[in-house]
Amino acid sequence: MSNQPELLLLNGPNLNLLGSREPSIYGALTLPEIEARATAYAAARGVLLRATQSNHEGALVDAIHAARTWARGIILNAGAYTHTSIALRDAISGVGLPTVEVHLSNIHAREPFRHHSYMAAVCIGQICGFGWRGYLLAIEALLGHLGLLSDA
Ligand code: CA2
Repeated sequence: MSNQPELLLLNGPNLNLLGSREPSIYGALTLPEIEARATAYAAARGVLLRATQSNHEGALVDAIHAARTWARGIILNAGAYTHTSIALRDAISGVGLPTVEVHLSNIHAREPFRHHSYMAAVCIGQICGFGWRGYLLAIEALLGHLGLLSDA
């Protein structure tokens, strides 16, 4: 773990397609654009954000496990695995890193199958419905939780 606080920004399945389709639900930005904005937002607060995305459940579990060795916390948009994956939930509770759940869309205002999140109970909080700005809100919330904001 380096001196500079580091956070993992982890995005799950299909989020690599952002910007190409369904802009009315997910916005017009691509994932690299969102990651760049989130990285800059964190950097302005003295924090290094390491962003990664995978379409594979096991790779997401591995990324969460690896974060235990270097990250102070996790910002997670697990995509559709939010609603299905006990493995991801167990990984979050297993590593014990404070995790903020993020969704671009308001999952509670969509189809009933999106209303339940397996992640929610093991995360410190959930931010949804604010598009790409939700990632910035999540960074702010996580840094506040960690006592890393100057107004703490
Ligand atoms: O609102 C979110 O951020 C979601 O995590 C996005 C997931 C969805 O399964 C969750 O219920 C809510 C889906 C991401 C798919 O992203 C696409 C983007 C462009 C084109 C197609 C899919």
